[in-house]
Amino acid sequence: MKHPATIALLMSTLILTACHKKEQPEVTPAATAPAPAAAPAAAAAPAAEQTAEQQEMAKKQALLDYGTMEDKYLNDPKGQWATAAKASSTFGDDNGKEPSEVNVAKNVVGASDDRDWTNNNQDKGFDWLEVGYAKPVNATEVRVIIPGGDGVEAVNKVELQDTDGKWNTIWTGISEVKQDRRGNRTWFVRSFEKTAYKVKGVKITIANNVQHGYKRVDAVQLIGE
Ligand SMILES: [Ca+2]
Repeated sequence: MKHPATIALLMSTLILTACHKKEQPEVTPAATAPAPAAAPAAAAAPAAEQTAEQQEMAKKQALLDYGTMEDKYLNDPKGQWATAAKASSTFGDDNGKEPSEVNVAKNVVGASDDRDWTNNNQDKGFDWLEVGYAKPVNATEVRVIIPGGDGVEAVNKVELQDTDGKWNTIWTGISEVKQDRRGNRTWFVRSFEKTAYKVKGVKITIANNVQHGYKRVDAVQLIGE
């Protein structure tokens, strides 16, 4: 049996370790953040029943499925990319400083290009990103490309703007979308019944406290005709 003092010391070390972990920041500023580590994709069948070769094939199948999904989205003939963008905050825009070009909202304009908007709040309040489109359409879907899934769980509202400038909420709630570990981009996709009005703008609202860390968006695609 261990000496009681040794046990007490062990326990206090454990508690200290647990506390220390909690205090560590979850995310470093996106400006310098490396791409998230690629986690193995979840295999379709229980891993214990598969041979190593089968597991490897299942992993490759998941990667292929992601590639197929993304290719379909990126080349969707009914999809268009934003031509204008603005946001409620930009990483580094406090203290009277001009934010770096690598974080500004205009990085959301155009097709996915791995240049992103980064917000300036990890857990405080709400932020929004508003994008405009050249051709107003009767819309059926909005797709938001979120690098590394940074903030995908915190998306809280999607609004569509008609050609008169009126905003319509098409979804609000708690995002059920989680980081897609099969690829570097997580697609937040929201489908809805085709709008009777033509859509010229999309606004995404993020509840920062729902998923701590800086939020990033690469591009926003509007689907319709
Ligand atoms: Ca971009």
